Amino acid sequence: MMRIKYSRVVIALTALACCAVAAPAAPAAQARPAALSSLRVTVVEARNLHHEDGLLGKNDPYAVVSVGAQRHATEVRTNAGSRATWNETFDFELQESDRSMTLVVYEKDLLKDDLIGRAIISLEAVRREGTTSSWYPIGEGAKARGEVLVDMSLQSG
Ligand SMILES: [Ca+2]
Repeated sequence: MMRIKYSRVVIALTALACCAVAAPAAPAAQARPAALSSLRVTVVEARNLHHEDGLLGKNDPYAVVSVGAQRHATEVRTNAGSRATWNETFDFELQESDRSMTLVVYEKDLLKDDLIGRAIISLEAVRREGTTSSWYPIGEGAKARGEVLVDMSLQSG
């Protein structure tokens, strides 16, 4: 009987030692997975932008594009009004889990920039086609606020 009890204790201690050693390795398993591919985004131009710059001013628009925590902004087009041309290109590291890109157009102001409109752009088409070039409607809630032309291409790597 004593022998059996002793071996149970040994097994229990072995199990504890195993877990104690294994625990510190856990954070490594949560590390960000390697990028699947690179997404190249060109914010070409905008049209029909809703007026947000007070009574007399013209819109000074800029666009912000983001995928997950990655974020890029275009330059501000001072006094552009309802149309703006940027032709600015940004690269994002794309993960398997990334399903959409967020595009937001703001109106630059001295104190606080105003939202003109935003769009959630699905990445399904560019994943399927490899390259896309489309006008995307931007809105504020249900209100239409203009359209933005965006080119995208997937660079596998
Ligand atoms: Ca302004």
